[in-house]
Amino acid sequence: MNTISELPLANRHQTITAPAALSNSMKLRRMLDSADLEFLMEAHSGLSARIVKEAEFKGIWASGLSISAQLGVRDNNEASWTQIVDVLEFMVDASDLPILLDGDTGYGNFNNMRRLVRKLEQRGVAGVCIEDKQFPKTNSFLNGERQPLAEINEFVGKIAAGKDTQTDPSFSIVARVEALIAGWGMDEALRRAEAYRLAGADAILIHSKLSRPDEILTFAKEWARRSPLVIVPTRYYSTPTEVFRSAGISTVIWANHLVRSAASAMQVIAKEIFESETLVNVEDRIAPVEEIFRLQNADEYSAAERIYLGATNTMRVAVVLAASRGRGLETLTVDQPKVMLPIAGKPLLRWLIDSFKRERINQVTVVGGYRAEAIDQAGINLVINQRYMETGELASLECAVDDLEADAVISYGDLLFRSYVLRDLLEINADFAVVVDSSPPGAHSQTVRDFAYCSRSDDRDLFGRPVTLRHVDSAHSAAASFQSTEPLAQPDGRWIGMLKVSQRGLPQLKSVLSELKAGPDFDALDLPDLLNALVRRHQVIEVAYVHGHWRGVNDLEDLCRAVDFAHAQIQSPDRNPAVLDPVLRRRD
Ligand code: SPV
Ligand code: MG
Repeated sequence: MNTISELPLANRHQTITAPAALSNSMKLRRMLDSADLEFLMEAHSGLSARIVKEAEFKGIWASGLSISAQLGVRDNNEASWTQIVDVLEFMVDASDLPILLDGDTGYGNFNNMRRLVRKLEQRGVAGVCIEDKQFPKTNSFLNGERQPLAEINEFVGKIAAGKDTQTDPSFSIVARVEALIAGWGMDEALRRAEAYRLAGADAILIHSKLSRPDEILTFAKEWARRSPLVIVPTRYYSTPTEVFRSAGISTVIWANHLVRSAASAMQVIAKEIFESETLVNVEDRIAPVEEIFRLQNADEYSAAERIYLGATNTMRVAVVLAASRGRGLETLTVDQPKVMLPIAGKPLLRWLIDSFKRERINQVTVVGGYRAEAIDQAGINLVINQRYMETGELASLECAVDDLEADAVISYGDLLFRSYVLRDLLEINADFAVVVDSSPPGAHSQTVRDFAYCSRSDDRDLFGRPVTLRHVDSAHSAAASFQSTEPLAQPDGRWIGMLKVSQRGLPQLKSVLSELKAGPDFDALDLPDLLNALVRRHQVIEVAYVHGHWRGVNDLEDLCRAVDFAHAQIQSPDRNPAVLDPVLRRRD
């Protein structure tokens, strides 16, 4: 073996000159070299590393005990060194703090140490501490005196190998002396520390398992600041920190206190939930889910999504009005609202939700009222209009207004439609758009409502020429009261109950809604009243004409037609909207 003096010296005892922005390795080195007492806090995962940073520690001790414990294995090198390095990568990313790895023995001989240093540098770890025991090691507090120490020259070679391998001159190698733990005495501890210092160690970690700091203080006195001294007062924890300061200690490591606090908290909560079989007693004592999202930096993801996913992938939301029992359907809606009536094997509402999901409308808010507890569909956010008995559709919409925060579809809850109907509506490049059925009134329903008057009737040859909405009849506002310079002749069709609003149009929609809300008759208003108010404000609402291919359910007869329609959908799902199902074509 080469003697130490023959090994390259390039990376040993280099003077660090500070550039404008300090790297993490420089920061750690400055902490070690600083005249002030510094502190490293243990972390063992990305989350705990983030918590250490938020607690304002300047650096992290990546504890071997804690990392192995969180992996559920012993502190005996049961986790491989590459598994440790993988955990470190998460810690670096989550905290961006200087990290000193507790590198045990360097996971082998000098050669393993060389590879370790290379990999740590590549992953942005600021330094490593190696201890003069033999691989595989055991935690110092478990039969420490029975553990064999490394042969001094072998450990010196390992330090030198690490120093010669590092390419970043600021990367720190801390040599940990286990002589006191193993019962070899103070002289041996000092002898080893000096050899390690001469081999290039940037600091000495002197470890003790006594409950008093006596041997550490004696060592520090004898050491006389020959190089930075690091301590781990896990056992002599009651020593006032001032004692360390006046002993000239460089850095104190709080070595395992986050994994231990996490373990106690998890034990209490797990037991309590098991015994009480409920979450109600623990919810207020644990971090809210939102706090976890914050620690994961979820907001940054949302912001990046807006930048990088682009318009085609932007979020879409839907609000479905489902508060009513359904007039004419009372016998079927004793214990469920109209939207939960089964149609060809699934509730009417499920058809609608599934249509939305297919068009990447992933946030669906359903406003329930009558028998809202029966609305038990997965993948929705249910809000309740408590005053559904005495209010109309706009009061229900108002209950969900906070969920309107992206391109949105506002829809009746009792709609079935061919998939192209929604897709075409979403593709209209306007802030407001509605679907109007131009087939003859009464063609699919006894209950006629929502007659729509448009800028042009459906001549089926409207390529590229936009049609706009002028008025929709509602129970509240009869066609006669519609303010227009032209007399209203025949309606151009029926609004099917679906409105698209772009994110850009939402402020306008919300402002009209709150204007209407301030009026005396708000409780009586329905969605057509909102459309008409928008038109009065000169808001352009584009019309997508369809000719049938949808069903609304307003009475028993509608329900039967809807069942037929749904069955036809199942038999002939319209994958290609250009090829219309002949059965439907005949019906429509
Ligand atoms: C660790 O944190 O893994 C250490 C310090 O090595 S101690 O457990 O106190 O030995
Ligand atoms: Mg350790």
